[in-house]
Amino acid sequence: MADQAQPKHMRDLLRDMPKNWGRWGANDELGSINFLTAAEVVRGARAVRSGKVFAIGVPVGRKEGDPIYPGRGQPVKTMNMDKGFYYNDAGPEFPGGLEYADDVIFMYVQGTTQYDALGHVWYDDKLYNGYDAKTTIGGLKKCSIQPIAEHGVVGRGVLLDVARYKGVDHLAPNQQITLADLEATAEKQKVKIEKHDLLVIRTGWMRLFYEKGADAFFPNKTLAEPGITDEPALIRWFHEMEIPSFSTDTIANEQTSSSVSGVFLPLHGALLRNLGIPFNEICYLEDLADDCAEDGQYDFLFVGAPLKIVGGTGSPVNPYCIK
Ligand code: UVW
Repeated sequence: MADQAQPKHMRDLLRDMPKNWGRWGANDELGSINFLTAAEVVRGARAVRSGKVFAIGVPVGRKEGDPIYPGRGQPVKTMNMDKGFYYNDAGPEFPGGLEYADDVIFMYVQGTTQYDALGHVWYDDKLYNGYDAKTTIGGLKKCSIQPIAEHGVVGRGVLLDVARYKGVDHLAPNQQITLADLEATAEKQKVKIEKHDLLVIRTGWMRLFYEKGADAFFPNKTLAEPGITDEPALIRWFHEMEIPSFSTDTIANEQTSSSVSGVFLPLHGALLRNLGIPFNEICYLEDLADDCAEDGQYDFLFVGAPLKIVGGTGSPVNPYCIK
């Protein structure tokens, strides 16, 4: 355990860790999504057996509030046309009598289930592939979510239900998930993790939000999430397995404060910035997990379709896991 009072800078912490910069050329903005070729889509489609579809996005704009990073506001959704406007003679009249409802939503692109673009985070003034952090000013000119949205995130998905493996409803605040935990979970589930799989890691943490509320989910109004972290073997494994992207049922996809280094969200540096792995965060995995436990099938076709937000740091998404 490193000195928690003085965690290392990511520059030093990750100095000997792998990077995919330059691997797909100097102009690349897709990163590990490059691994998702047409052959990978076919491999994913082969996992479809029953046709059951699980939509793992969370509901957006609930009156009680949504699970969102504490520094971000809740979505604001208002009606700007509905039957009330017509009762007040403010609804447009169309020949034929058609009427309609319209609404507006104002929200953070990371304010629900989302993909982080590769330009969402950086350190040492460099984004993925070495692009200058200045390219983020006024909207991402490099590594926005748009190229990933054009490509799509489609392939073989594998659920790793770590909470069920450990026999708990949800992991504890800031509990580390190790590489050994991932491998033991896969072994218990009798599923083989293959190269280029889209990993879906369940901690049960999102269940806490919907069952016990925001105060349990954000102890002391802060993020204290369980998850994988900057364990060197785990970072190398993601690199060797050429994992294109991964999803979790937490806000940030990793242990909030690393048990290994004390650094805050180190995998945002090691995986997202250095390996070019976009994170799919804030997923709801309870229904998918229950079904996998019931039928013993933990692999599926994963379809993530972020929006083509021009210059966007990320995008809301509702991925489908099709069994
Ligand atoms: C940050 O913005 C730091 O985290 P996230 O990727 O969870 O949005």
